[in-house]
Amino acid sequence: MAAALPILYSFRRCPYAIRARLALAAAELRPGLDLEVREVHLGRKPPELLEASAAGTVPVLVLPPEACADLQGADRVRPDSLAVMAWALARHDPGDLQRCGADAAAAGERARIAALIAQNDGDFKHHLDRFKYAHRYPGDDPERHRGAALEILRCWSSALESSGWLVGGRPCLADLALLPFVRQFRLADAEDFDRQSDLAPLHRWLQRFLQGPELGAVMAWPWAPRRPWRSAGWIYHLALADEWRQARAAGVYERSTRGQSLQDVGFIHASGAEQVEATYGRFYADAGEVLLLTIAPDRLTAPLLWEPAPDTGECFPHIHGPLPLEAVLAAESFPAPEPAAGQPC
Ligand SMILES: N[C@@H](CCC(=O)N[C@@H](CS)C(=O)NCC(=O)O)C(=O)O
Repeated sequence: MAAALPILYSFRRCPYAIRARLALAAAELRPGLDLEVREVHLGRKPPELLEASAAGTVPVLVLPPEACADLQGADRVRPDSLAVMAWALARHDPGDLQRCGADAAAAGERARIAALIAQNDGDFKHHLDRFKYAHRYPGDDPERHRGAALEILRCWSSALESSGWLVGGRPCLADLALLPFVRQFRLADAEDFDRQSDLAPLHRWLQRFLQGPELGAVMAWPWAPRRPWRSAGWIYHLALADEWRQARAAGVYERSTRGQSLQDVGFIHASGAEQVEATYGRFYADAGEVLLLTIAPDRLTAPLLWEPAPDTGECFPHIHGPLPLEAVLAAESFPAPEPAAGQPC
C-alpha cells in the first residue's frame, strides 16, 4: 500500500494559502507525490478540516501518523500559513529562504524577516481588509486605510530599492509571505496602484513574481484545483436540474434516480465521494442539465444506509426517505464548467 501523504487544506485565492503553497513548492515538494492538496470551499468546510483544526481557516497541513510516530494528534497539524512554511523549509530550503546561518548577519536577517511578516500580518492586513472589503466595515473610511496601507508599501518599496529583494539582496521567506497580500492590494485598484510612481521598486518586485513561474505554478493545477475536494464525510447525489428546481419550490426532494421517484424505489440513490463520476457515466451522461448535490449526512432526517448494488455488490449510500433541502450544502453544475480563459484569480 502507498504511504499516506501529508494533506494540505488550501483555497486557491487565499493569500495565506498562496504563501504556504509558494513555500512548499520552494521546498521542492510535489502535489500528488509528496503531499495531497485538498481544495476547500470556505462556505462549506469539510469535516476532515474542522476535525484537524477547529479554527477552520486555511491553510492547514496534516502530517500522516507514520511521518511522525513520536508525535500525537494535534502535533501532526500545522494550523496556519507560517507553520506550514516553516515545516516545508525545515525539510528542504535550497534557496536558504529562512537564512539558517549561525552568524550574526543571518540572525539579523532573520529578525528583519520576522518583523516584515509581523507588519504584513498585522497593520498591513488590517488596512488592506478595510480598504478592499470596505462594505464589511460600515462607518469606517476606506480611503484612510488605503493611505495607511500605502505608507507601509512605501517602506517596503524603499527596502527593495538597492537589490530588488526585501532582505539581504536575495529572495527570502518575507518575499514569499508578503507577495500574495501586495498582489491583493494591487487587485483592489490596479490602475491606481500602477500609477503610484514612488512605488517603482515595489512594482518591479511584484511584476517579477506575477510574470515568473513560481506564482503561476501554485495558482494552477495540481497546486490549486478549480473544483473543491469531495469529502468522505459527505454523500453526493446527481439530480436533473429541472427536478431540483421543482424540489426547491416544493420544499423537499423526492427523486431517487433518473426517471424514478422515492416512492418507486423506496430510497434515494446517492454516491460516495469517489463514486460520482462512474454514476454520472452510467446514468446521466446524456441527461442534459445535471447538478451535483453535496449532502451532509448529519442533517438527514431519514436513515442513511450503505447497501450493495444488486449487479456488482459495490456499496452505495441510500437515503430511506425524503431529502430535506437543509441537508443540501451545494447544488452545482456537473460536470463543472471549465473556467473562462483569462478569468482573474
Ligand atoms: N493566520 C492564518 C489566517 C488564515 C485565514 O484567515 N484564512 C482565511 C482564508 S484567506 C480563512 O480560512 N477564513 C475562514 C473563513 O472564511 O471561514 C494563517 O496564517 O493561515
